[in-house]
Formats: sequence, C-alpha cells, structure tokens
Amino acid sequence: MSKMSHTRRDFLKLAGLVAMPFVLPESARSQDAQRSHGQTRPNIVFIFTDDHAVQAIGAYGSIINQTPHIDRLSREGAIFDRCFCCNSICAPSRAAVLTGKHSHANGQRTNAETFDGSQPTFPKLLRQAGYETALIGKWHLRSDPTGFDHWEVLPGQGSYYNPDFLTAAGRKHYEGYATDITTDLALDWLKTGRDASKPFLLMCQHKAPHRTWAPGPDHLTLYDDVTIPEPPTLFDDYAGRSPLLKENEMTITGHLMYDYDLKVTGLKEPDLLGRAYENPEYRRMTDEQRARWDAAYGPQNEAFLNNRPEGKELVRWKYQRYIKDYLRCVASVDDNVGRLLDYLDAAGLSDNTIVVYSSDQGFYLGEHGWYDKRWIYEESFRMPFVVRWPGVARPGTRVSALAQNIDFAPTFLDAAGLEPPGEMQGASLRPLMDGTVPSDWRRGVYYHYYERGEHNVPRHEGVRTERYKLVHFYDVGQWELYDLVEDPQEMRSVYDEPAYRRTATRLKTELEALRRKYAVEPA
Ligand code: SGN
Ligand code: CA
Repeated sequence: MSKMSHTRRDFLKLAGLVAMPFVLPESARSQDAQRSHGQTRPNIVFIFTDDHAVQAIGAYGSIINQTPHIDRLSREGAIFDRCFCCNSICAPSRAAVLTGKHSHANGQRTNAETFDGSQPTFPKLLRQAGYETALIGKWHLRSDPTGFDHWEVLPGQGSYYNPDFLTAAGRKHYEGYATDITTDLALDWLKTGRDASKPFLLMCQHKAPHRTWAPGPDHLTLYDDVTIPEPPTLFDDYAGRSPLLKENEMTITGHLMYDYDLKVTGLKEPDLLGRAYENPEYRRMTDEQRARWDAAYGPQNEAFLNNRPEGKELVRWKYQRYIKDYLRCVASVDDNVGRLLDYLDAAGLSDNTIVVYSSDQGFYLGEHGWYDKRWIYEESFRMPFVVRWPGVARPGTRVSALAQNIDFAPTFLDAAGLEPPGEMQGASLRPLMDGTVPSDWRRGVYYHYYERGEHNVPRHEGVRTERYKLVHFYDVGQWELYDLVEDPQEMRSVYDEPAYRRTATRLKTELEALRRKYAVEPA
C-alpha cells in the first residue's frame, strides 16, 4: 500500500472515530502555506525520553512489555540496533546530541557542569536556516536553552506529578502528569504556537521513565496480574570482571529505598547507604491523585509488610515493584507517542515530517542486579534510535552499523540540506537508512564516562567494535575485554586470556586512534 493511501486511511479512521475538529482547517492551512513558500524541507519531531532502555521496547525484542506506537515508527521507518551514547548520563548525552561533539569537546562531561549554550547546536543552525524551533520538557542543562523560538522546560530533573515548567517569561505550574502535559504542550505548539509558513523542529523531551519511576494515574495498576520475567543476570556475582563492579551503589538488593523508590509508603528502613527518603512525588499529589495512588499500592504494601520475603525472594519482590513502575512510566510514554503520531496524521503532516524516538541512554532493568546506568556495558550504553523519514528510511530497515548520539545533529542538519560545521564530530546517519553501510563508516565507537559521585561508578573509557569491547578503568589501571559474540551479557572479561592477546592489542590501537581522531586530552 502506498504511503499516501496509508495516511489517508489513517486519517479517515481518525476523523470517523474521534472528534478532532481542531486539526482540519488549521493543518490544511499550514501545509498550503508551506507549499506556497516553496517549502519542501522536512519537519522534524524529536521525541526524547530519559533512561528508556531498548530492553523495554517491543521493536527491540522486549519480552517484558509492549510499545505499539514506538513499534509503529519502526515498521514505517528504520530502527538502529547499534546506537550508543558517548557518556551514559543525562546532561552529557543531551549536550552530545545538541552539539554533535563528544563530552570533552562540548564541555559537558558530567551532570554537574552548566552547558555552554553559545556553541553551535543543530536547533540553532536549523533556526538560522529558517526553521521554527521548539523545545518542550526535560532539559537538564542548567543554562537557558538557546536556539529555540519557543521553550518550556522542566526545572532540573522535573517532577512527574503536577510539574512546574520554566519558560523565558518565568515559572508555570500545571496540574496533571508530566508525560501527558509535555505532550499537550507540544501539541499546543504544533497547532497554534508556530509560524506555519516555516518548516519546524519540535523536541518533545519526557522526564519518564527516570527515577523515581512514578506511574501516572492511568497506569497505576497495569501489570498487577502478571509476573515480569527476570533478567538472567539478576543475581550476578561479578566474578571474572573488575572488582570495581562490586563497589557500585545501584543494586536492586541494597540501594533502592522502600518509600522513595519502591512506594512502600511510610517504611523508613534504611538502604545499604543508610538512606530512607520519602517519595518526592507523593507529597506533590492532589488528594484525588493520592487516593488513586494509595488504592493501587496500599493493599499490596500491606500484604508485603504482613509477610515479608527474605533473601532472594526479597530481591525478586523489589525487582517486580521496580520494573513494573518503570514499565508503567514507559506505557504512558508510548501512549503519548501515539497521540503525537495521530496528530501528525490527522494534520496531514506525516508525509513531510521526520519522527525520531530516542532516549539519552539505556538503563539496567535488573541486569547484573542493577538499576541506573553510567557503565559502558550494553544495557546502559545502548540508546534506542527509531526513525520514520518518508522517502529516506526504507520501512522495516534494521540498521546494524555503529551509530552514536554525536551523529544526531549532523543527521538533522543533513535533513535540512545543511552541512555540519567542521567542529561537529559525528556523521549523518542518512546514508544508513536504506540498510546500506558506506565503506568508510566507523569501525569503533569511543566512550568516556567522567562522573564521580552518586552510585559510585568509576571513571572509564572504552571502545566498542562490532564484536568486541575494551574498557579502561584508568584511575586504577584495570582493563576489561569482552567478546560480545561469545558473551553477549558481558559476564567474563577475556582481557587476560592468551587467546585474546592480539585482539586486546588491536583494540588498544583502535582506542588510541579514536582518542587522536576526537582530540581527547591524554588520560
Ligand atoms: C538523580 C538520580 C540518580 C541518577 C541521576 C542521574 N537520583 O540524581 O539515580 O543516576 O539523577 O540521572 S534521584 O534520587 O534524584 O532520582 S540522569 O539521567 O539525570 O543523568
Ligand atoms: Ca538519563
């Protein structure tokens, strides 16, 4: 079926089923206006979440949840199986996306720095080239956004319930659930906020599914009747790898707090670090929201407190509570992706709009016994990257070439017919979207995590090729090497095995070459 008839069918279906009088005249106007200005450059909708791992996306093979709307994008476009972040933490990943540069080059090595918004970013360059640009939702870069005609962002990490937003004009407060509100604000801008004679860039950036994984009112009881499968490495003993793995503070067993993370309201038993905080969302809720929350968690908490499991059974209980809340947040994200896609269809915009779904890094969903991210290991190193680009991304294409978040900016500039500035270090992903891999495409991705502090993950750098991964914990002079074909779950470093000596040497050379290529300061 041609794209045109598909769109029309969806449109008729929508128009028949749902009352959407708002879209018709206005969308027709905006399309006409764009055409009359000779406007053929595609619009860009960039949907970016916080900590959404590929293990929780249907199109990536999830066995723990379903994401029909993200999956739709994948069917109608291309899905990247090997897309990686350059530094698995929020602000640095976002800065890399905006600037097309690694952390040392854009200055955002950790969450603690303030983003230098004076450097070239893709929104800024698109805007200079005539795009209308908007940013809604999570930002987390401390400095005010630059390069946007319109922005409305969560302060810092933001809140799930009844969130505040910052705008150029000051602070606004909304009642409701952040994922819905962020989408509402994005839709408002699409409908009435933009100059419809220009192509647009919309960055719709959700807080979800970030810690403390607070589900919205509509998803509080989703998964109540099921047991989510456990990852095979939930009870990892960290043998055969760096001793540093045991020292991190992000275990399901010992570093989730009962009230704060696990929603056992009122249970003040400390975690392994002696912390016993209250859940920050609970006190933000309206009485009605809190009543729904209590109705969902209350009886289960009572059952838990009356008959508390121990040992491995307790870990299993914590895993179920954690993963269900995470997946409930994801379910709301997916619903809201659907709302945006429906609007683009109904407004006649889908045929000339690139839609990307991605997230700032992956996350441990119990693998290695962990939550959080930061490590170069696959689950938090990988990023989802799903792109529907009519006429460019061949529907159903699976891309296995090595992609990285520094490629996003050059890709979006390419879409607008712009050359990336010389200082951008990534490359446009466009040539990969029909399944071909250019012969000069990168053979290794460079990674560098710099933060010291929360969760106690050591600084490290590394390189990943199609088959291998070399990791250097340079503060303590430890190395790891993984053979991802033999050991996809990274349970055994082969760095010291004689059979891998030549591979280790080759990868060290590759790491040095990447350091030179990206002008990384000597370690
Ligand atoms: C917060 C979280 C951490 C998380 C960091 C970074 N703690 O500090 O668990 O690792 O953010 O996340 S919380 O109790 O405040 O939720 S990031 O995605 O923003 O980099
Ligand atoms: Ca994040």
